[in-house]
Amino acid sequence: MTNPGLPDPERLAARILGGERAAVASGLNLLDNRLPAARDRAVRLLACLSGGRWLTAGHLIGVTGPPGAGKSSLVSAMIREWRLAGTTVGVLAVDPSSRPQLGGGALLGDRIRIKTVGQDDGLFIRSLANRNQLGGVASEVWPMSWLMLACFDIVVIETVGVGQTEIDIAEIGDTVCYVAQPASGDTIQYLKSGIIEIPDIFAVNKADLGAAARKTASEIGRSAPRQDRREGWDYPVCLLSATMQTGIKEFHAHFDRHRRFLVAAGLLERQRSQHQSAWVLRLLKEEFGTFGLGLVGGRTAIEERLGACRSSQFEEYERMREHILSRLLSVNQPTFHHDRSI
Ligand SMILES: Nc1nc2c(ncn2[C@@H]2O[C@H](COP(=O)(O)OP(=O)(O)O)[C@@H](O)[C@H]2O)c(=O)[nH]1
Ligand SMILES: [Mg+2]
Repeated sequence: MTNPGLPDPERLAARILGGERAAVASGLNLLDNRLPAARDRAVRLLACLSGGRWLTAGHLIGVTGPPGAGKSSLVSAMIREWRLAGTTVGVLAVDPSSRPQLGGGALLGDRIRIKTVGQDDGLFIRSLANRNQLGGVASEVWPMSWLMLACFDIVVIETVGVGQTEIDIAEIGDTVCYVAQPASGDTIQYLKSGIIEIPDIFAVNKADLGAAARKTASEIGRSAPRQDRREGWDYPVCLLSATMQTGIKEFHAHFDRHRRFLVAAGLLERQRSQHQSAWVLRLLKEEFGTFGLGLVGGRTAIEERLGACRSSQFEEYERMREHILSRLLSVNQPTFHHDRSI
């Protein structure tokens, strides 16, 4: 079947790996396309992109927190630091609050006061303004973040925290950062909920507000210790101001430190592999339902298969998807014959 409108996955993958921005944009569009022909190619693209570096390269960072806390402002400040160091950055802004301003990604771009942002090849921002589903992060965000990881040193996903979002983002990111709004009910709710267990780094932005910010920072610092607290990681709470540019360098350094911690503890690969399994399962379930999962042995068998696969789970995903599709076709066939014979 020829689809002149759809890119060839092999060729596109090569261009993405070469860091070509137009190819990244076209790859993201392909992952976002729900047509069956596009889905086939999207899965093929992911499989092509996944080489040996897949599980170890780059740094996937999730930034979450209530609307207005200053997530976009902080991400912009961080981007400045990364770009000054020559580190390439891709951003997926899943932030509905960005939408009314200047259309889509303009808000975040606007906040980045790097004069060259328009022509900076080392920075790519994609706004997915309305993808913060009520029940969590939309499923296309995960493959999109992986595609970006194939060609940028750092990939940041900004999402607005609504409970399930945090849980989802923890299943995407290597490092999760929660940005708190000083003296806000959202933060108090957050501290009371189990979600406080998730972030690796806490940021209390708007330190320029003074006592309110300091109080929130100390509340977070005193909050219940995590059940699964990782030995060797200190869960830093940073008091900083994106507007006044205070505390940014220290904040920035924690991300690199956390990645180094994950690598040293052997957690980076393990975590990514677990994340991949969870999302592959989610994508298969979304596309084919429980019945579809049953056609490749059911959830537990799939998990085992994904856990055992040495190379890329996307290739395994592609194989399972093809298998389900062919089984669905053969399940349907007798009905077709029957229909024809009527
Ligand atoms: N006082 C103060 N305001 C800030 C600071 N950082 C961001 N803001 C403001 O907070 C508002 C929300 O910022 P934004 O980055 O869009 O928040 P997001 O919704 O979490 O992405 C904007 O009006 C910012 O100008 C800060 O450090 N201090
Ligand atoms: Mg924002």
